[in-house]
Amino acid sequence: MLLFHAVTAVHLLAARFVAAVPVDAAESPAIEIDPTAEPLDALAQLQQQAVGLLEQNESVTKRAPKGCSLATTALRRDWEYMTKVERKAYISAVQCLQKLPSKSDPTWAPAAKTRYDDFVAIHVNQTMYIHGNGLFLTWHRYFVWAYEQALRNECGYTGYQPYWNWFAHTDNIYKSPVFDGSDTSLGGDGEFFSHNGSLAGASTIPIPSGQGGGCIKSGPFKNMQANIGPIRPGMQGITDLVPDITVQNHRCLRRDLSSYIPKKWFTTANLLNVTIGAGSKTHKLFWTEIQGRYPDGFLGLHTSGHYTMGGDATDLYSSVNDPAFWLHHAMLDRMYWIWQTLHPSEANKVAGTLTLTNKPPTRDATIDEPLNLGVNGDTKLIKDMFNTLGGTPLCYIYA
Ligand SMILES: *[C@@H]1O[C@H](CO)[C@@H](O)[C@H](O)[C@H]1NC(C)=O
Ligand SMILES: *[C@@H]1O[C@H](CO)[C@@H](O)[C@H](O)[C@H]1NC(C)=O
Ligand SMILES: *[C@@H]1O[C@H](CO)[C@@H](O)[C@H](O)[C@H]1NC(C)=O
Ligand SMILES: *[C@@H]1O[C@H](CO)[C@@H](O)[C@H](O)[C@H]1NC(C)=O
Ligand SMILES: [Cu+2]
Repeated sequence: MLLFHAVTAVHLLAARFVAAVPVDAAESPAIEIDPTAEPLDALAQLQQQAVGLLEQNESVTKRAPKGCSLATTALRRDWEYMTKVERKAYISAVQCLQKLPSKSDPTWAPAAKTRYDDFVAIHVNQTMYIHGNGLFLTWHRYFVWAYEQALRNECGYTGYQPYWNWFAHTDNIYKSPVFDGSDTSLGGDGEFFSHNGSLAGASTIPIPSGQGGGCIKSGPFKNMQANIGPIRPGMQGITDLVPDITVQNHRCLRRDLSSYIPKKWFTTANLLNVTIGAGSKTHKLFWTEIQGRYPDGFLGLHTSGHYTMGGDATDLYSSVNDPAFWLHHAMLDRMYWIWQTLHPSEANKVAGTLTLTNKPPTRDATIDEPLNLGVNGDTKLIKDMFNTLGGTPLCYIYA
């Protein structure tokens, strides 16, 4: 595992000095990965393939007019492979955003008190128009980017947004460096709170309770306070619900780490299906598969991450309250980036309508749809978000 990561990093560094070999075919290459491989190894191979393709692509190896190329790009890294000093710098920046005052119009979002809350507020406000529809992947890509910008520009962070590798520590989520409760984690499990599990997948897929459910009990976000939500949590037994961002609910953040989900859903089969298998062949298939097929009882990788965190992170509206939300969504974005790189002829497409599972029915989304981040960023279009090396404004890849 370590070896794969080291190889990828060296490979990438080499790309900064090696001349590019042009490739002409826009077809995705045939990639063979042993379906019995461990999920982490399969993912490392996919990552290497993606980086290899970029290294051969002249339009990203040459310094582009927009100033973004493989030589200048930011690298978003696996939390596990960041140093303790780097992790602490990230954590401090998040805590800084949680202290800075909100910029939102107080008549629009009276519950938003901090800059962190501004991100929660716009997500709540946009929930019905950014999930289960054509905006899902690109809106959240832009959302994570804008948060990374806020950490850097408003809180002095000099690194980039890390990701939580879903496929690591699937046998013991409590050992994940993201959730182990140490001072270099995003906080550990919640205090024990007796409840009847969670209902995922639009309340159709029951998830058993873990050992938590209450306030985060260790790490830098111990007893962290949230102001917005919960609105519609999947975790059962939560009674302090609020209707929207007009009602402040100052409270601790709840977690209920699930050891059930990672084993069941973060599998090689599910990873390969969305990247090189039947679920990867078109944008629409990828978009469907990664979000889940709830009527089939299939949770999908995105929802699985939310329900691995449990607690507040199971709220479709206000899951952003959990600071691990961003590491989870960076991982989702990494899957999208790997998939796009492996499927260039499908990479700039959009699927779905403008509403959550098309209720109420709306027209199909186009690539010119605006992405509204409120006070957190200028309005951009779906098509501005396709290329993470496009420079308008994105310039990053995953390591
Ligand atoms: C090379 O990169 C450009 C810009 O990102 C992209 O449009 C194109 O599809 C890529 N070509 C291949 C073969 O991946
Ligand atoms: C979101 O905010 C807009 C104003 O910017 C408001 O008109 C709309 O009702 C809000 N929607 C929700 C669901 O809060
Ligand atoms: C707990 O949830 C399960 C699954 O939704 C349900 O079958 C059961 O009746 C619930 N039990 C209680 C005590 O609410
Ligand atoms: C792979 O994805 C396709 C498309 O969504 C789906 O029909 C198929 O059932 C998936 N296969 C597995 C093994 O999950
Ligand atoms: Cu979301």
